[in-house]
Amino acid sequence: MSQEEKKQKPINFRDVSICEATIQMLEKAAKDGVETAFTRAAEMKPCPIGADSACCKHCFMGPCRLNSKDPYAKTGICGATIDTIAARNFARMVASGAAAHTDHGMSMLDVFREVVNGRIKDYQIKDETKLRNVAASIGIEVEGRETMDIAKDLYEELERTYTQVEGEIPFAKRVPPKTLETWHKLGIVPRGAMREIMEIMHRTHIGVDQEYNNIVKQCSRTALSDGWGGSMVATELSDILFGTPKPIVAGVNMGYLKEDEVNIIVHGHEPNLFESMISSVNDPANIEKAKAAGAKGINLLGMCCSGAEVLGRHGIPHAGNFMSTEAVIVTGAVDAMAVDVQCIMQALSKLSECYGTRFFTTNPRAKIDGATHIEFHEHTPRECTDKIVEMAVNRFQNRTARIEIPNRRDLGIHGFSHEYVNYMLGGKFRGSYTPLNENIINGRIRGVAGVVGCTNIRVKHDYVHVECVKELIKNNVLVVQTGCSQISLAKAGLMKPDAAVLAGDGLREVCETVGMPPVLSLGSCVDNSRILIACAEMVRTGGLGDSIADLPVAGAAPEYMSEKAISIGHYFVASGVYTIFGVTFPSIEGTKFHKLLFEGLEEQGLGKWDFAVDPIEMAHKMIAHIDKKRMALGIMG
Ligand code: XCC
Repeated sequence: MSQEEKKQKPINFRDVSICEATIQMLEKAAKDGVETAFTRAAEMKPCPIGADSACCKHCFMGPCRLNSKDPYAKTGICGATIDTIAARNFARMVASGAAAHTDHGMSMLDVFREVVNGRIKDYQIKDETKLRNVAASIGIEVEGRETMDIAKDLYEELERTYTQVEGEIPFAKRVPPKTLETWHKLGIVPRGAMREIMEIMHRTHIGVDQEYNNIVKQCSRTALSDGWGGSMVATELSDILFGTPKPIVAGVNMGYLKEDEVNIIVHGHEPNLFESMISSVNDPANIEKAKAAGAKGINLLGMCCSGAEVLGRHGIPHAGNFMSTEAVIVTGAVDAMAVDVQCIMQALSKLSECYGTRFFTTNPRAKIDGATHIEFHEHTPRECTDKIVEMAVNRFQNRTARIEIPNRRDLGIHGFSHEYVNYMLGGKFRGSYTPLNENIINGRIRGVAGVVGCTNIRVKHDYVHVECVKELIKNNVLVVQTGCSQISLAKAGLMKPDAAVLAGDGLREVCETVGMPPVLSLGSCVDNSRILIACAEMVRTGGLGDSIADLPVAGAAPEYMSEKAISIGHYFVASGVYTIFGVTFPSIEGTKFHKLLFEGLEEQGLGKWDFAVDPIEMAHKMIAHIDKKRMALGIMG
């Protein structure tokens, strides 16, 4: 087949996604003659050298490519070996991912400070109990004190997560003592996120750290400053400011767009933009404007992690995950899309233009060519979101695009915070993880798996998540989820209590007794910190070993695509969790660096990395690890 014929071969969209709404919209896009990531991916094969992380471009003597059969046959011009090159590349991914989460956490900290000192009036402290609990967990005196006094102290403490140059980040106090002891022994307790990220960037410069073990040590320290630092600050402060999620019935999929209403989508990551948009769309004056324009009302939906946060926190419908962000524009029904930071494809700008959707950037960190920038300021948040509503109403009035809304709506239960898991499974032990641990010890629940992360064009969209999770619950593994992955499973109907019929007998019994689904939706990607806390609680409750590394738990990111996922994966590994990724892994099997990640770290008392593309194989690797831990705990039977 000639190159030209290959190019023209139409894509069967059923081969690239299992999401019916996305498939329908990709077909529409093809008819409309517009390109999407799915068509671009067919034209652009990934670079195999880059995929193996065997390319170094840290200086301008290169780029150097170590693409021989034997990765040790060559070195870079400076003599850097494959281990140094792959470790340095990996370290920079961790640094970038950790920076994204910690900067997000920093924005929440900024809002919190301004709320506490009274300069921000549009947000308040919504969950005082959580404020007190978080403060107490890091040693702040709470008894008999005013909320605002505690909040001031909490701000001061949490700021250290970022700026501290010596010592340990505040949430290190929440780490189980045995796990912390391992970190002390290895010298990987984070000091402050800024320092750790800066140090990675320094150490990976040409001619600095050229010993892969030492580089990986700094990867661990930096990744931990994300998981137990920036991400945890983001989650805890968002709960304090906007409310801790409790289970709520909410809808996912594009069928929640409404042809006769003004449709606004918020896509990105930071909840402050979304919270202000909620306030704007509920303002009677704005609703009146929409009605005057002929709309029945204003319909607000989320996407990606912004959407995942408010799905569980407020029950606002979610239009789709990362690989559906273009498809949703193709409906023609989106009047405005407002974005802030992370996972926003540049292509959305041009695509929005094709369909007449108004596309807005709002964060000074993230402007996009062709987008209208309306800057969001947390002191006057409504100025930005009211303006976007106004522009959306205007677009509604002047709609020209043909509208086609896929008729898919999936209801499920979302919003399982770690606090709620505690409460839900509590029974007579309400307020403790005892029943969860007991069910694990008696074998009804084999273990717990966190299945999280992105969707990625390089594998069949949603498919790997869904099949992996189904296999896990069938084998009595309780699944907790965050990010785009939970949207895949919500669309597959697994977040309903009646999905318990798909679970093995033991897990099914627990789910039916409690009335919970076998797959629990925990929120956005920074909310992976909820899983860390749940792990710490399981250790503290007792009966399952002394450290996180002893627990019969596992993690997976079956369709990951972002550097943030690498940072998340590595903080789980450094916390003691077996973590398996799909798609591709940035190292060459058999190299010393690869062996360190896949075997050596576990020997040091941490978790380990693993890799599989096939969802069933992935699930069984996780189950094998869970069984290994059960065996070690003497609870196999
Ligand atoms: Fe982004 Fe957070 Fe990945 Fe989804 S899961 S593609 S990082 S939106 Ni977080």
